[in-house]
Amino acid sequence: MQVAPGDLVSVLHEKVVAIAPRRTTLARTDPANKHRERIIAANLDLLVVVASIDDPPFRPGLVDRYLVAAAKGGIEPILCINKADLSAPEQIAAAASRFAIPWVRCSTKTGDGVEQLRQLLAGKLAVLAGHSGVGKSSVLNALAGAAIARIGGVSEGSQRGRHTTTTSSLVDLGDNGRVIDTPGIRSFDPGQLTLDELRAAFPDFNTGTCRFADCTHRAEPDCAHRDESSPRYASWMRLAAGL
Ligand SMILES: Nc1nc2c(ncn2[C@@H]2O[C@H](COP(=O)(O)OP(=O)(O)O)[C@@H](O)[C@H]2O)c(=O)[nH]1
Ligand SMILES: [Mg+2]
Ligand SMILES: [Zn+2]
Repeated sequence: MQVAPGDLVSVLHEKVVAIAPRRTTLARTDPANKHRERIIAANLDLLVVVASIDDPPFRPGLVDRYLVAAAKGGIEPILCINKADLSAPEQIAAAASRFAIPWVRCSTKTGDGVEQLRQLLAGKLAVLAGHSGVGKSSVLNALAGAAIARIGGVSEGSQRGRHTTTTSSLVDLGDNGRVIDTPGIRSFDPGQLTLDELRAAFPDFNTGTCRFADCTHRAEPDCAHRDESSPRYASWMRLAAGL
């Protein structure tokens, strides 16, 4: 029995004897074994995909794959563009607006956007996910402010230690919600997709204005969504290619 952060468990004699049915899950394919699914976290309300524009460079394909995983697992996604102090606002808006989900701009260096993020997370169980180095742990510290120092303090040292582990950790921010920080990753594979799962991740592509009601927006005539110049359409095609 594999317990994931966010699980509700029964403990008997210091052993986990049962895991409650999971309301939602964030899962990925095990990079070491393609046939195995790993549950990153359970019972999440919110998936916060953290990204940066520069350093590390923005990777729209990675965001797409997280959004598919969110749709598959029943989790509401938002996008947090961190390191806003390093990029022009127009550049950030252009990168974020292609995903058709709520997004916030934030900088843990200037504090910009941290309060907005805090309000979005209030009362929820959220996970911070994204490419290594985008600032997930920094965002968690910014959200925690004084609260985390009260529960023992997270030093630079232990933060660094956490990166080297393969597990995630859950931090309780009281009224501001509970947040799971995940280790840095370089790739994320949400696993084999079905067309229905892909459709769930692209509600804006389900408008029913194509000639065929079941249009897959790939090669059908009179498709309302095919637009070779649109980054959003490029996202669709990249994921649809794996069906
Ligand atoms: N300029 C800038 N650097 C940041 C910001 N947030 C985090 N960093 C830096 O980015 C690096 C990686 O941050 P970290 O939180 O460890 O990223 P993680 O791997 O996603 O957890 C560190 O050197 C941070 O100081 C930010 O808002 N602006
Ligand atoms: Mg980290
Ligand atoms: Zn279509």
